[in-house]
Amino acid sequence: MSIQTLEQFITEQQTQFPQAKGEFTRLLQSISLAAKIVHREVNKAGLADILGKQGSQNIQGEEQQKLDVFADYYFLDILKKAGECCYLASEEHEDGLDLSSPSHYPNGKYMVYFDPLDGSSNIDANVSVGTIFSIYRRVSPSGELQDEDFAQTGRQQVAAGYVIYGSSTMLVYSTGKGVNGFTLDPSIGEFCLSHPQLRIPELGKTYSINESNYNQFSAGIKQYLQFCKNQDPATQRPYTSRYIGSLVADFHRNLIQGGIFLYPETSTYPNGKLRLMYECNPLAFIAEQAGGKASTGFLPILDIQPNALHQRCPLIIGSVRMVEEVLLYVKEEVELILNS
Ligand code: AHM
Ligand code: MG
Repeated sequence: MSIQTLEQFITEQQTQFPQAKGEFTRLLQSISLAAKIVHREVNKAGLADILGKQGSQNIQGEEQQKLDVFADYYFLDILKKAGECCYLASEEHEDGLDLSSPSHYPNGKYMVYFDPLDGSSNIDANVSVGTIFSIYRRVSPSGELQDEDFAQTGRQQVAAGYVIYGSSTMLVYSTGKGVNGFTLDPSIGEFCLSHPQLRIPELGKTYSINESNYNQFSAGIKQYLQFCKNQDPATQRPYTSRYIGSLVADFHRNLIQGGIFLYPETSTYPNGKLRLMYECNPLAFIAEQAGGKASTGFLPILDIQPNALHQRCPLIIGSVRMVEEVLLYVKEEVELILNS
């Protein structure tokens, strides 16, 4: 059987850009290295003393798990040393790390936003968790970063992806030319191409939402949930409900099998719970590149103008026809806002 490693795949892709200096290749290699280290720790989590709470909170006021801190440390450390990045931002830190000063990497082209270990509150129960990353190229030429560098929308991502630490560990990413998935072969320590040119089915059977928040949802979302449960064999309804509570795992399942994930506005989270820069944007990029769709209900995720590192937004993401169904249900609410 012929295999193609992630490294070989990236090198092959980069031959299309003879002017490329290999920085992007090295950046992806760094992400892959950090992912392998996190994979190693996640997989021995039951044996080593790394399960459970760290005893501290992150910037969002959420309890940090030991593995959150570990993953954050390795991704930051490896990406920082690599020299390709002028800016790094993690869910776990209030401020991003600006490396654009002359003493760091003023010629570093890339800005990386990441959630080092999403869904980590599940880890003690052996539930799949993931790393999500989003990569931009700085738009200002060099030296100190400028406002315009931080104002880029998700559509300007040059690459995005995630690593899922599940029954196997997979790295899924896109550079804007489709989506490819690589499965880690632990025996050789390499991510190998296993899911070339992934496409999300136009229509799936699964809807994923934390339905315990039902009373906090808008009328449109409540009506959509009723639609999911109605009997209609022609449209494969009732849909099946699947919610892991680990975004990467819920998204990955829907990407492979077709489905929709929703985390809409609630009274607890009036702007949605998930974060734009390192959760919603990268997954929206992957979804669109795989033929799916991602919206807040109001506008495409990738068109949101960012205004803060940890800003939140509602997320409706997955199979194109399923996202469009939700948009029909929330249309009236959107029109009310637009006309008010
Ligand atoms: P985290 O970044 O603190 O891990 O939180 C994000 C997680 C997502 O993985 C998941 O989709 C969501 O929070 C679940 O939230 P809830 O428990 O409210 O359903
Ligand atoms: Mg997260």
